[in-house]
Amino acid sequence: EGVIPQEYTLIKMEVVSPFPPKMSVLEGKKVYLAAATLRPETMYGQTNCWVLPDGKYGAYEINDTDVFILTKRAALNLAYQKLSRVHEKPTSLIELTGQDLIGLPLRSPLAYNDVIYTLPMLSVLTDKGTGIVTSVPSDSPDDYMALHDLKAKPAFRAKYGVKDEWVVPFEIIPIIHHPDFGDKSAEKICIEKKIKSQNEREKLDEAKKIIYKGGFYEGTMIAGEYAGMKVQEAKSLIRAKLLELGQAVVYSE
Ligand code: A2H
Repeated sequence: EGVIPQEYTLIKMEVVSPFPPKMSVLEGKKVYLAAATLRPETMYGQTNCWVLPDGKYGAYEINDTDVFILTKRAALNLAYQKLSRVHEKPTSLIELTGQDLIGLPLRSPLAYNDVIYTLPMLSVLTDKGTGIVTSVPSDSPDDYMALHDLKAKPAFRAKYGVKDEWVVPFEIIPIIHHPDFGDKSAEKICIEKKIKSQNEREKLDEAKKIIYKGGFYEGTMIAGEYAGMKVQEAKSLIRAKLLELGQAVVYSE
């Protein structure tokens, strides 16, 4: 844990009913996978959601209607940030593993895809954010490689029970133009660096750094309501709108 708190935007990715048998006690409630992001302006390009297959998650009551699926650690932090039905006490309705969540259909704010699916990513950390990550393969090298692995390796899909139709139809959506990296900056950098899988941690960390050095703040939005605007300006406007519409909440840790 760092000394300086990190402020994330939690994107409320709504689980589409009917729920699978393991989650049937949640039927009738609004259930969300709550994904922690630092890049709310990229939500137009969501293609799926990531969970850690072996990760432990719970379905926590946030208020009288809403339930968030995330790690216990995040639920406790949220409870101290006034996001718990019971004051300062997280209440879990059911416990779930990441594997239980794989294949859940979601409706996510701003996403061009009507419905996206929950998929496995092995680099998801359960001691950071909520343990739920939304995937934007156009602009995140981690997301790009993890989706690439699932698309390229049928055996990897089979291992986690991932159906083809949760992965194959989902193309990279260009949302930001970078002066140095074009419209699919994550793909460009992963190809340049010859990154072969999501397991190449060092190379992926370098790729992330290079994208930042190239300055994502130099990027221009090419999707959504703020197309044409610099990312730097659009970011706070998009975040404010998500919060105002109740499609996201602020979370610090
Ligand atoms: B970002 P920082 Cl387009 N495990 O959102 C692994 N990764 C996690 C995580 C967890 N538990 N929780 C959040 N993250 C990811 C979008 C995005 C992100 C883009 C480009 C870069 C980027 C879409 N994925 O992050 O260590 C989330 O992915 C680059 C760092 O707290 C979150 O923002 O700085 C970011 O890592 C937070 O990472």
